[in-house]
Amino acid sequence: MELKDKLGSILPDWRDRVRKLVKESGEVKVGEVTISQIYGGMRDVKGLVTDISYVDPNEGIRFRGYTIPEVLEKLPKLQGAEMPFAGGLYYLLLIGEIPTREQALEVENEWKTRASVPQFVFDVINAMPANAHPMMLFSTAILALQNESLFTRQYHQGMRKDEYWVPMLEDSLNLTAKLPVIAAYIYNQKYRGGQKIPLDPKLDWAGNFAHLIGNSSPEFMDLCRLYFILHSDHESGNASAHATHLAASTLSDIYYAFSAGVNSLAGPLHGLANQESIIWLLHVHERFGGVPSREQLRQFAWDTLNAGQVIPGYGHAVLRKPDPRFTAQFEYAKKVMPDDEIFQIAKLVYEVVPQVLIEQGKAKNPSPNVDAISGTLQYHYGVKEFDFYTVMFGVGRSLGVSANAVWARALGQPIERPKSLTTAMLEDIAAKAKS
Ligand code: NMX
Ligand code: MLT
Repeated sequence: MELKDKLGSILPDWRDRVRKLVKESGEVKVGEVTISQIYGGMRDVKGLVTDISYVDPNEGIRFRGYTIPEVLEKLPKLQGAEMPFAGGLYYLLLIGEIPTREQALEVENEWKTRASVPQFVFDVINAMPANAHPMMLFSTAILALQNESLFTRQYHQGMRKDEYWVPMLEDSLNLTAKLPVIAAYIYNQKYRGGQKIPLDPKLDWAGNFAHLIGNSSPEFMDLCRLYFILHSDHESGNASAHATHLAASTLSDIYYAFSAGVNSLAGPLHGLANQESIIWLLHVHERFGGVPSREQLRQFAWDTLNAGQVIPGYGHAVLRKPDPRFTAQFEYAKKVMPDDEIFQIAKLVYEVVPQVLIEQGKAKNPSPNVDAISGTLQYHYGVKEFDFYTVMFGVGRSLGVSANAVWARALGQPIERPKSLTTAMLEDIAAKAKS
């Protein structure tokens, strides 16, 4: 596999670079930690490293140095498609270079040969209650695949540490290959009477997901490509990436680790916010029988805040400007569905809610994040089952976190274990600082 050879060829230089940095500058301070940060979810504490993506508070995400518009423009596309296919993004995240069409297609072809899901995974899904949340089914299915892990098998057979990345890459390709099939199976079981549609070998990874859920218009396939690319990575401190990394740092395999990541994505402050956001927009629609006036929406937002709830899709732990992932989808919606009523509401929310959050004076960032708009597009294209939206986020997120997991093995990153203190110790430190 060219992908593996290429990775193998760039690793020695990366290992030397990191070894040199730690050896020569290991004692250089990068930051300090305050008591507020310790109690405040470690916001802005710099304690992780990844070269795969970086989130600038004002500019937003760059994947391997490329902005979203650059990624969408430069990655290879299938003939007739407006959006790049995801295999090119996986290559970019893993290798750090924009792939040629052939290199990107190699990933897509690897995924095709690895897409078959063992029957026991479907049996596990089928054994769950009909009202089980799709995220629980998704996480359980990923965990059920664990006995397929090559990393775990080879580890127990005895393997050199500098070779860990090889079975990790195999596991990452196997996992990512199967996720659209698993996600589509969950969707079809829950909402489409168990319809079974075979994979189309002519389609790409994202296009096949659209096809498998029976929604195979070229427009929806492009939306899936855009959606999976945008959700793939958001540096390493976000909860799902961090949970995956933490679990994998114990040398547990990608199935255990990504299931942990998906469990963290399922929370309403993280990935589940896309479900919460469309629910909020639909409430607005229902309450006002369509698009409300500015004043009505303003009051609705205040009612949410006064009830002690958050406005889903707004605010961010790192970003301090509108999320470029929001902007990319917003611009897309403006082009393809300007008259959609839910989009009209989402647009009005974008105009009204930031000012409400500023007036409330709590949120550090009053701007929209990725989740403020993603569901509106899905809803328009017929995926109206909004408790499924976070599963799609998870399918996309697997690309970034599994590429990170391969690199963590390749660079021999150790088990993660920060230090905790007691409140009494912090009081003591505070008292000493004041005296
Ligand atoms: N609506 C109402 N209050 C908010 C919002 C919001 N959208 N965003 C932040 N706040 C509040 C927050 O709850 C906190 O209140 P308190 O002091 O009472 O605890 C205060 O403002 C300060 O929070 P921040 O420091 O601005 O935000 P933090 O970094 O703690 O949290 C989020 C970031 C994203 C969890 C937060 O903005 C939020 O809850 N947003 C709504 C949920 C959401 O959209 N999550 C998705 C994030 C993106 N993703 O996909 O993961
Ligand atoms: C993400 O994509 O992971 C979210 O925007 C949350 C984050 O970055 O903290």
